Order: sequence, then C-alpha cells, then structure tokens
Amino acid sequence: MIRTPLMTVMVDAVMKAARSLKRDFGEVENLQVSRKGPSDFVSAADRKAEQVLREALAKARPGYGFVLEEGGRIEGGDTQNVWYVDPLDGTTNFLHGIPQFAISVGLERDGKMYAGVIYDPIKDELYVAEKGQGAFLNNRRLRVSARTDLADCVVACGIPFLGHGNHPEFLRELGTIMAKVAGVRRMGSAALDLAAVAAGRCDGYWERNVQTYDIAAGLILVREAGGFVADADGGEQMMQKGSVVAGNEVVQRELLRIVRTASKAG
Ligand code: 2AM
Ligand code: CA
Ligand code: CA
Repeated sequence: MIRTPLMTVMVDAVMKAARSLKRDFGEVENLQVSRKGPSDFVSAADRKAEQVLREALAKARPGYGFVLEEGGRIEGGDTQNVWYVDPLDGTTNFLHGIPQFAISVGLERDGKMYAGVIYDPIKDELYVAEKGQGAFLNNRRLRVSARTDLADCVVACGIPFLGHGNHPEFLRELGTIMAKVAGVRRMGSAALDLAAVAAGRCDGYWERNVQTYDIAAGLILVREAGGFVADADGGEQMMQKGSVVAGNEVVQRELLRIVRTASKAG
C-alpha cells in the first residue's frame, strides 16, 4: 500500500463518496435520472458523489484545480495541480443494476499524471498508484500480465455509444482483434478496464471517445504496474485526443498497430 499524505487524502475522499454511491445503488429504481445527450445519463447518485469528492479534496488541498465530469473545469490558484474526478464511471451499468462501476480520481501535476485512485465499491477493490511508488490493489502490488501470445489474451474495449464515435472504424478494429485473441470484453467502465490491465486480469484495452476523467487515474495505474499506454495514433496525447491503447508491452504494441491500420483503412 502507499502511505503518503496525498494517498490518504485521495483514498479518504473516494471512500466517503463510495458510501453515498452504494446507498444509491441499493435503491436505484428511485433515483432521479436525466439525460445529458443521447444515451448519456446522469443521476442524482453521480451528482451527490461528485459533491462529496469535491468538498473533501478542496478542503484537504486548497487551490488545486478540478476537472469534474458534472461540474466541469474549475481553475484553482495552484495551476500545477489538477484533480480529474469521475464520481461514477459506468453510469449506464449503475442505472441498469449491473454491478460494474467505479469512482475515479486522478491528480495531474505539472501537466503529467501523478497519482490515481479507482474504487469499485461492489467488489470492495481499491486501486491506488502514485508516481514512482507502484500500483496496488488493496494491499497487493500490481503488475501487468506477462502473456505475449495473443491467442491467450483477453482484451477489453469500449464501444462508441449512441450518438458519438465512429462505429465502422470500431468494427474494423474489433474484427481484426477478435480474430487473434482469446476473448474481447466490453464491461462498461473505462476506469475499471484500465485497472484490470494494471492488475493483469486483462492483457490489453483500447477505446476512443473517452474523456479525461474516465482515464486519468487509470493511466498512472497502468504505468506504475509496468504497462504501456498511448493514444490511438501512438503518441502521448491520451488526455487531449480522448483515445487510449493500453496493455503489457507486447499486447499494447500489437493493439496499437491494428488500431492505426484500422483508422487508415477508413
Ligand atoms: P460514464 O459512465 O462516466 O459516462 C465506457 O465505454 C466509458 O464511456 C465509461 O467510462 C463511461 O463513463 C463512458 N460513457 C458511456 N456512455 C457515455 C456517453 N453517452 N457519453 C460520454 N461518456 C460515456
Ligand atoms: Ca461518470
Ligand atoms: Ca466516465
């Protein structure tokens, strides 16, 4: 486990928000739900959990900036430090009673991801990473998988949702990848997909049209677990371009090659 003051702040905030989310998941049929766009739901649960996170983080680290899924960007006096907060990653799952969702909080320092916490309240799985300190799941040190034969690999993905993204491009990528790997999974939370790569459960993951707060914490987790991440063009602009290809060294390289070819073929 990482016992730095920063980790304590992040974990305390996340666990507090998790109590609110868990209560709401227990009575999800009573939640007020609104739409931000086609298939883009926001519920009272997202808003409440975000409020808890925002208050706790602002109190512990006054002046840090925020990028909040619901609240947007809030500049702080301290421009070096920015929190990326997704209070509920996997809202569609949550609202359907599917127990696969998480809270994700990442800290960017001087333009680079510095620390991340992802918590799955249903499985009680807490993923933490801080630059140079490694990545952990509960108290276990994480390492990306060692599988190199694609035929043994399970790869997670995100499917572009209704009204967003390029579905033909995704299907070209999927067609090539599913013909080579043991299995492809679409689990519905980008944060938990990256956490699964860090934990070696999934060997790779790719998705386009993700937001900064979906991936911020997961990027540092994968890196601290010895994995590799890039944007869909092979660069470092995951946050700016909203695309991510992650995995162990071999799987990430192969996924990236396929994704780059698929986008050219379009
Ligand atoms: P969310 O639940 O916080 O919206 C899954 O592919 C990822 O995409 C999740 O991280 C999910 O985050 C996000 N997502 C799913 N549907 C979305 C939509 N309609 N608009 C934006 N992000 C979405
Ligand atoms: Ca969300
Ligand atoms: Ca999200």
